[in-house]
Amino acid sequence: MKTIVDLNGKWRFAPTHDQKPHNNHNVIESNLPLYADPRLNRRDWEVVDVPGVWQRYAEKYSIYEGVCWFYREFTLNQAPDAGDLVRLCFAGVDHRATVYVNGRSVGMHESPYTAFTMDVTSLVHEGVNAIAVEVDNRAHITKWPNDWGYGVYGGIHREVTLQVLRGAYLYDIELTPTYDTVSGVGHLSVCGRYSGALTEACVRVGDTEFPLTLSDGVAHAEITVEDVGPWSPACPTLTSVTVVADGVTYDACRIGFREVRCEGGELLLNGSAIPLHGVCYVYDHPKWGLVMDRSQLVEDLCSMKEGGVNAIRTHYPMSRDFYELCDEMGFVVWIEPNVYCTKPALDKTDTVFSRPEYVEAAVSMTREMITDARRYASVILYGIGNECNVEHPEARPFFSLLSETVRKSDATRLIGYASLYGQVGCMADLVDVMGINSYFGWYGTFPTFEIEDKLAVADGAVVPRSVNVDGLGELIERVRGKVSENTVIWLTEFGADSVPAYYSTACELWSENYHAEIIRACITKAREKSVKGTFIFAYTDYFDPSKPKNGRWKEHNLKGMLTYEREKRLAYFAMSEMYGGKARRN
Ligand code: ADA
Repeated sequence: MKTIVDLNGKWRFAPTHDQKPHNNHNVIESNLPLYADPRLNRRDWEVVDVPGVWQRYAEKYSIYEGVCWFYREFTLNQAPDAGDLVRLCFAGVDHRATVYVNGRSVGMHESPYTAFTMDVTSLVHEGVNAIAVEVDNRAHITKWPNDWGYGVYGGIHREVTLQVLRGAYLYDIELTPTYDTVSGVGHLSVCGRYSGALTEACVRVGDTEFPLTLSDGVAHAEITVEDVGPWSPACPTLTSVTVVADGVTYDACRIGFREVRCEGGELLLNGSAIPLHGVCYVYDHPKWGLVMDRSQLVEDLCSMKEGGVNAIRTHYPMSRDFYELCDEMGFVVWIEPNVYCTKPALDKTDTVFSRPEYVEAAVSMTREMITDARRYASVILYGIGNECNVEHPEARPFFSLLSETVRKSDATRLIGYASLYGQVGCMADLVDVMGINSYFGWYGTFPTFEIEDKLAVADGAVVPRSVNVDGLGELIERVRGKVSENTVIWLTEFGADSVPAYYSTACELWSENYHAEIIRACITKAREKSVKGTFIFAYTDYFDPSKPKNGRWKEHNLKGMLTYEREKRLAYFAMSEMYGGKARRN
């Protein structure tokens, strides 16, 4: 039997590095951190919403980087019996979470964008139970990423539930769909675990029922699904899948079947080459921050559709809601763990690539990312890094391990890497897709850290500034020379920043006009060079502390097709024209 207790909603909240009691009444003697103790008087703690990020709880937390505590209680009608399993399920805590139940330590987790569960069976009892979570987002304490190119939020930003499994039950069900283009059938691999004496378990795919074998705690089936059309962005067909054991439903979802492979340097989806009209999506929102509000996701994905987008690259693992919507609406998705822009100096050893705690964290983030995403047809590729120093001698073993981890966990998808200006380094034979991140026509055209606050005003007859991205063509050729002929090459980042609503007929730098021209020029150049996948950076503006506070950036990345507030820029309409979308500027 399975019961899910919803633990979202109101939690008590207190920011602190300092856990000294406020007054004498709060003195509690034990080794337990004071704020984890259920007996503590929390009358002065704030009441906040979970999921949430503290940067949005109040203005005073908007740039707070530190430690915060979250606390709530829940009631269990019955204590667990022998063989029962009670687990706390967190869908995402940014950055490091240390969890306590009823004043006892449960464990620590550090991967800000992936789900994790913690076994609390021996710690809960009948009646009222207490959960305390210490959340730490200090850059010098936490591991990945070690170089901030997007705002690192803090908080329990995705759902929290308690899973109570009693008697005989199924759990940890993994569904992996594929499609065989030659025979025209779908395939579903079902793998889970069970406990107790289950009499029967099955998977219903559409109207057909398939038995699950139950042996040594493993529930398993390899299913061939006839009469199912392949999933694609143009035709995102989904079929209902339900996993049932002894009359109880343990999983219910809709699944798409499709085949992804590479041949001759092309991505083949269901056997056919498909051009990818992509964007990079660094989700962020003035109201929600990192919390992936479903209605906001829908709004963003709808405007992408209208702008002709059919592919999305994300800088970190996304929420299940996001993958589900991409399945339904027809987007292919590249996801990657936040192995991001690591630039260890060449002459140093013992870098993040070799330190066991970093390596272990990267591997477990990658595994957790795959666990979350594997059932979704939309996810076609797992990235293993973004703009890292892949020339470093310690990079090769590190990335070989990540690539092997992906292949072992889920061999039905592709592996990709987003290189900094085509720096292929040790990655050439580790990936199926080599991405190129480059900003021709942008960085290098102005002195990055000395920007005046004034925007140029163009009067009278003006000669429009010309956009030159010739270097991009040469770079693509160079990368082609470094990888095998089967490796797919995509542009995984390109673009420019623009100040919202700064228009310039002279196409001045920082104007929306210049931004739009860069988008047109880079896509045109990629097509001239037979590159079939282009991912514009980025879909929306977002908080980016790596951008200096100057007259333009103000700590926000301004490369969005949409502004932070979701206003469409000229670049959005240029994208729509280039990608064959419906959106046109009135
Ligand atoms: C890098 C990085 C992005 C973003 C971008 C930029 O390529 O991958 O996250 O920071 O640069 O805007 O310069």
